[in-house]
Order: sequence, then structure tokens, then C-alpha cells
Amino acid sequence: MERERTLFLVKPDAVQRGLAGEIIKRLESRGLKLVGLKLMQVTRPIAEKHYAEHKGKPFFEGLVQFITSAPVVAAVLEGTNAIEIVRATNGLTNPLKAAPGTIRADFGLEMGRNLVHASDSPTSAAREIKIFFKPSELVDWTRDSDRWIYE
Ligand code: IDP
Ligand code: MG
Repeated sequence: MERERTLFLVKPDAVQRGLAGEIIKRLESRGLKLVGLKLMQVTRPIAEKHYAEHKGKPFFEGLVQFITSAPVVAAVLEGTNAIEIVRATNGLTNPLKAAPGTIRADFGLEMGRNLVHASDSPTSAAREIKIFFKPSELVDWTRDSDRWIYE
């Protein structure tokens, strides 16, 4: 069993639309454990660092403008295969292609307003968690329901 941590963002469109609680609820209900959580304004330097892999692409400037346009809710989620599980819960990048039942399909229409972010690999997760959270902001805690979620 691979117990992982991943960075999750409720992007500005979802926060503005009042969907932050509902979106985080889906991940909690799935069995993922919150180990970090905060509302924050993303600055341009943070945005450019976070999205460094997309620098030079035609949508990069719009993406940075968007992610810095209003607050995000940043979270670190922990669980078995958390990285793949959260990506699957989010759905494909383009809401048009995302499967019904995923966050992006259920709440979104367009790629540039797709509500959520999640790390795509263990390397990205380690890198992105460090960008958004100080070690002291992550809480190691024992969840009493773990034995009903993990075999
Ligand atoms: P991901 O969020 O599913 O990992 P990435 O390819 O890493 O998708 O792209 C980061 C974000 O950039 C996407 O979530 C989406 O909001 C935006 N994006 C990606 N490709 C496009 C595009 O072609 N047009 C507009 N926005 C895009
Ligand atoms: Mg990505």
C-alpha cells in the first residue's frame, strides 16, 4: 500500500463560486486525510514557480493571471495512492472530456476554468507541497476512522 501526499488547489473560479467546501468534501468523503489547509492569495512569483513546466506555452500568461486573480484554497491530502486518486477525482483537464461524476465535469465547462489542481507525480507533489506549505503548516495527526478506510 502506497501512502502518499499530494498538493490540491481549489482554484479562484471555484472559490468565487462558493464551491470550496463542496469540493473538499468530495475528497474527504473519499477517505483522503487533510494534513494541510489554508485560504491564500497566490502571488505572481508563486504562480510562475508552480506552473514552471508550462512557461512558454500559449496559455501560460492567462493561467498565471487567472490563478493570481482571487484567493485559492490550498490543501495537502494524504492517502493510499493519493496522487492518482485525486487526479481521477478531479477528472481530465478539459471539462468537456472529463467523466461525469468528476469535479471538473460536474462543475465546469472550459479548460481555463476547471476549478481544481492536483499534483501529477510523486516528484511534482514533493515540489508543489514545498511551494505552498511550510513544514510547520503540515499537521501529523492520527485519524480514528483510519481502520475503517485502510485494510
Ligand atoms: P492539469 O491541471 O490537469 O494537470 P496541465 O496540463 O498541467 O493540466 O495544465 C495546467 C492548467 O492550465 C490546467 O488545469 C488548465 O487550467 C490550464 N490549461 C492547460 N491547457 C490549457 C489550454 O490549452 N488552454 C487553456 N488553459 C489550459
Ligand atoms: Mg498539471
